[in-house]
Amino acid sequence: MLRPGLLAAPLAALVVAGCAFDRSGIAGDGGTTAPDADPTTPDADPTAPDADPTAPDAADCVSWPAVNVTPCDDALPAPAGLAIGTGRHRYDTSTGVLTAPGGATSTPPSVIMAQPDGPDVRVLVVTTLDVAADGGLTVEGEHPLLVVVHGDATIAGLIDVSARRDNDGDGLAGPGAGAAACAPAEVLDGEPSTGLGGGGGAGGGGYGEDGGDGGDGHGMNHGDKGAKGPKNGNDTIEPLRGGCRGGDGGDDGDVLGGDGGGVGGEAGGAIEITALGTITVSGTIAAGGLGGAAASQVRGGGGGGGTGGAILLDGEDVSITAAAALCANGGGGGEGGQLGIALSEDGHDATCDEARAPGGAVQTDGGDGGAGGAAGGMTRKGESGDNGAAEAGGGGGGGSSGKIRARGRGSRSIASGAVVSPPAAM
Ligand SMILES: [Ca+2]
Ligand SMILES: [Ca+2]
Repeated sequence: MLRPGLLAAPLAALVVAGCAFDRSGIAGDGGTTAPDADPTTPDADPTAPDADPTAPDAADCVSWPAVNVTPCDDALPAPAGLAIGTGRHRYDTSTGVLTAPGGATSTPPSVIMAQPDGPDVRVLVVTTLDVAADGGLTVEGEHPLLVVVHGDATIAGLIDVSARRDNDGDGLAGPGAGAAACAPAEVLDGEPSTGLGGGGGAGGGGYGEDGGDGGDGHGMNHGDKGAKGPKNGNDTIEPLRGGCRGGDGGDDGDVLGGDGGGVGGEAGGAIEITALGTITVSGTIAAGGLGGAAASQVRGGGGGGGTGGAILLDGEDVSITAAAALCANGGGGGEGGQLGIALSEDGHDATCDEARAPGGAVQTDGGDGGAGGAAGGMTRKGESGDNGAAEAGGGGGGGSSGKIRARGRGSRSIASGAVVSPPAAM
């Protein structure tokens, strides 16, 4: 979906380099900050034991006031370099396993960490992070991903924490999306028809802003709309978590057995990159939501769109170049069902630009889905779905945009040509 060309190259060039510094307290260096008198001279004895193993080793780890993590926390493993080369790599936050395009796996240093009032997060600890221009990293799994970088991070290619679809087209939430802080999905579901009217369209998910309401079904004993998901969380993205799912559309009143409401769209996941040094983005970081499905039976209600997720960049200096794209947009709502052979349209999945993902809108009477949230201002909200007509189902509401924060402790620059949707908080 996003710049597919850069994902097509088959070759992997993954480098997991050795540790650039040591938190275990090896003796020998006169001082880690002092320059070597002769840089080519090896350390006296890197295997020598500590003079005092109980002494703290804080001096070996240079910390910084990071968001959502303490960089020199004893619970974190020692870092290694991480370079994502050509082709699409996958990182699973549930297992901590990185899979290269050819299928080779590795396990970069990481740990699962609890967050106050948020989901457990996968913390990946690296000396430097580099994503090559023709490289891509798709992040999946249960937990949000927090990358602690004891140096600089350079993102020239793609990092994708969006919700995605499996081979059957079924939605999968982005990493760390759908946390308990989101409104219960039941609140957003469209009501089923209790007769021959249409089912209600579902509410779109809310996160960075409010989602869109669903549209009412039409006719006798129709189902009412599902309510929009509310804005929630905070602009600083503390704790780190992804977005919120759209509701499910209401059934047709079981004129046809089984559930004929459209399934809600899954939400984008969450990534934080916190660096001691500079974070430079000239590539793409995407955290998009999926569109809600169209009604699967005549008169069913459309599903609500999922919200965008969360992108948090926290560096001494943060530089977003004109070529960069940071996107956490919401998915569109699914269209309601109507009598006749025409199929309703699914809400569109979010794309990484400033355009709103359209709702499903191909039938006359089935209520159109609302657009997803994108860009700035009021368009961050999900758009409401339309009511059905002629006993048709209502459309699903669009999912709102998620959250983006770019925090430069020393400096922050965002070039005017860059795509940042929604706009980045400080
Ligand atoms: Ca049914
Ligand atoms: Ca329509």
